[in-house]
Amino acid sequence: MTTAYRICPFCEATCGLELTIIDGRVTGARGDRDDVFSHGFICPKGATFDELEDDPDRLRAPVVRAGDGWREVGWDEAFAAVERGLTGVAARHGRQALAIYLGNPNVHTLAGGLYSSGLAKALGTTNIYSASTVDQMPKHVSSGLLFGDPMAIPVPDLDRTAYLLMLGANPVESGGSLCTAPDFPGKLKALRKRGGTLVVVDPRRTRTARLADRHLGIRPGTDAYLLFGVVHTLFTEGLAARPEGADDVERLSAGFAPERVAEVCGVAAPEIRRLARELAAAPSAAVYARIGTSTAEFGTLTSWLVDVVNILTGNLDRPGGAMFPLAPHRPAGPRPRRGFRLGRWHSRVRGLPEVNGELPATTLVDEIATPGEGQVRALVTVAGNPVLSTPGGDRLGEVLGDLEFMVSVDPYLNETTRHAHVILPPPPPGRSGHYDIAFGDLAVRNTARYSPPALPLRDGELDECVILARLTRIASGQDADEPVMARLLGAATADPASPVHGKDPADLLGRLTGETPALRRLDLMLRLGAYGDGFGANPSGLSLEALLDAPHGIDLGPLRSRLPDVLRTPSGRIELCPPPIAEDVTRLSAGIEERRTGLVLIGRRQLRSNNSWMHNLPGLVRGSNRCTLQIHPEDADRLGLAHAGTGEVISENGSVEVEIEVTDEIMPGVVSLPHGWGHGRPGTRASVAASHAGVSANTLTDPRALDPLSGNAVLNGIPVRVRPA
Ligand SMILES: Nc1nc2c(c(=O)[nH]1)N[C@H]1C(S)=C(S)[C@@H](COP(=O)(O)OP(=O)(O)OC[C@H]3O[C@@H](n4cnc5c(=O)[nH]c(N)nc54)[C@H](O)[C@@H]3O)O[C@H]1N2
Ligand SMILES: Nc1nc2c(c(=O)[nH]1)N[C@H]1C(S)=C(S)[C@@H](COP(=O)(O)OP(=O)(O)OC[C@H]3O[C@@H](n4cnc5c(=O)[nH]c(N)nc54)[C@H](O)[C@@H]3O)O[C@H]1N2
Ligand code: SF4
Ligand SMILES: [Mo]
Repeated sequence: MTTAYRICPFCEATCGLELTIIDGRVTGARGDRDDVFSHGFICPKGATFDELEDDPDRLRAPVVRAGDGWREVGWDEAFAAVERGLTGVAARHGRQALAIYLGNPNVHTLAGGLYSSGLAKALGTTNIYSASTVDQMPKHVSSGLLFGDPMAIPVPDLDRTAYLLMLGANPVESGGSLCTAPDFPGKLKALRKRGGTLVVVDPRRTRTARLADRHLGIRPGTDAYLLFGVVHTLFTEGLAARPEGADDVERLSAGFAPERVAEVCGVAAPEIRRLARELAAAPSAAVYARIGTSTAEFGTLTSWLVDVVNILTGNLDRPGGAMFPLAPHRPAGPRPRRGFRLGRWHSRVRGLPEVNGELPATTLVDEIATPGEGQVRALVTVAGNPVLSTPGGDRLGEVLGDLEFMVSVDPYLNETTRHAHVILPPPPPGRSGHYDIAFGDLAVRNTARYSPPALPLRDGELDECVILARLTRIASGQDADEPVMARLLGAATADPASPVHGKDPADLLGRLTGETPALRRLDLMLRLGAYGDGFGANPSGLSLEALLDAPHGIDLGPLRSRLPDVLRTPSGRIELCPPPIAEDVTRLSAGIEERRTGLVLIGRRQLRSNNSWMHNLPGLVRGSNRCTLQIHPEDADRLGLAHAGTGEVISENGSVEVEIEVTDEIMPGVVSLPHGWGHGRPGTRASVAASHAGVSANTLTDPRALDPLSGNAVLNGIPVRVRPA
């Protein structure tokens, strides 16, 4: 028996795991007590790491469609089929006929972090889609407008804050998101233990809400009103700081007095005032909002208001407030002030604006289904299951079958990949090296960790970095790594502020360590990064070798103030009141008048679940049915719905039959259904998931409903009717 250390790839908490290995197999996982970041924390998903390795339904070799079935082939044959498929479509219809969808696990693999955006660019199309537009795109837009950089996302300084206002997040079950913090529950308990205050705003009394000093139920989709009420109070009571742009924000807030918004959001005016006063008075405070607020019709406004409150209360960029992490692979110091632009191009069918280089995932179906110049005829999916994950996904599933070619990089034959012509399966995570490219930018403490593969690849397995690099080469005809490294080295050696200024790029290239191009790229990024060895300029600094010598990671300390270095606005200042935001406030004002009543649907993440793809692990689906519709006893009585009975949920978009769970955890007027279920469809291969099939929440959500600034889907606050089935 041996042990190996591996960062968990199943959620944003990035806990360090200690894997047990017997006879060349991962047989168990527990929390790594010596991990510098997670200190031994683990959750049930991390603990099923071994089940994922051994899942008999996982694809172990590439497969190509053969009649009604699949044929296992070697990698060369699989890539040849991909090359024929993609180049054929590009030759017949042009490159705009190619599309790519990048799913969530791309942020949880080194391959996704290093290669997915290059692969998307290599396709030479604007048909680029990802899970970001069913998730956090509003935050990118808000940060792009405020700070000039869509990736500059402040996180609550959890370990030091005295006051945390949390909206639309349930980190006790989700592990935390856009706030990488292993053991979030422990950190919330510690906050209260040191005398701090936690307030949770959520239509459900979640496990997180139960840890709070106060839980405020809110009408779904109305957080922007609540936060504007807070901003209004900060100004009218003279509690607000007055940075540049504050006058404009004050003017915008005039129509959102607490009394006016209270009725819309269901939070009483005195409570809104109290929040403002407490945030202003606390020695340090942070507002943190997550997916319940971003997958909503005013997602970008809400994301912006979160940082506006942090700024007006003096809490942005100070310890205990909302701070900007500095990941080890990012260079320190100021960067070019390129600014941020929206709508550089538009989608063909619905004319939706480009955001952050992408188009809204919910319009992929239109681009495939609508004939004409530029119609999508070939699709690449990497680590995505948009048939279950995006509104209107059922219809997407239907039209995927019409594509001339589809290739999926995915370990499962699922609701989406069953439509592919070729599936390229990555090896299980125990056989892949790992470094979190995405989450260093979002972590509540700066650390550096690399996990080498715990086990070697088996015959027939190919590292996902190699898979994506080969796809990139097929798409662009160019090497996936050399141009990237040349560009990074060229820029660094030309930059007078860089430790390698004036050095010979070829010499530096020759000094990189790492057995694969991916690892050499990582070594390069680390050595040129904020804590890097600068190729000798700072001998005790970071490099791949330094991380290999530290299996439990290297602690780089608490978050530090980073303004103005993070700013990339052309002005070099925070743009507190950007024009696109100010314009969208008109829509928010109008919404006060057209207040909706009636039942609305929200989602529900569960600890033993991970979007659509971990339901095939027996250890996670054991026990009673979890795909239930939660409804308040008053609503259940009124509608004649019995606990454990079956109800029919009907929206504008579709209907599902589902088990009813009567509970006062949810507020009246709101019902909740988890997403990611709806398994057991023909042609899928996930036997365990099929016997816990459930229904897809995205049968009910509306592909037309978007936050206009970000193109993000509206997943919460869907008007529905429920009746006994
Ligand atoms: N109604 C509703 N819909 C939602 C949400 C909601 O709250 N409500 N949440 C949204 C959110 S936040 C997100 S992020 C999206 C997620 O949307 P998607 O990313 O489209 O869906 P996932 O279910 O995460 O599917 C992940 C896929 O990656 C595959 N996979 C797993 N590990 C690997 C790997 O190592 N490599 C590769 N190549 N593939 C791998 C899995 O087999 C699966 O097919 O769903 C969104 N959809
Ligand atoms: N166990 C588990 N962990 C996961 C995932 C998973 O599927 N399962 N998915 C991962 C992914 S991809 C992501 S993006 C993160 C997301 O992580 P979180 O953002 O923490 O997501 P949720 O747990 O869905 O919490 C969202 C909360 O918002 C509430 N809510 C809904 N509508 C509104 C609203 O209008 N206003 C307010 N204030 N609240 C509202 C819901 O009741 C819910 O409690 O989790 C990640 N971690
Ligand atoms: S909290 Fe997230 S990272 Fe930690 S063990 Fe669970 S799934 Fe893995
Ligand atoms: Mo997500």
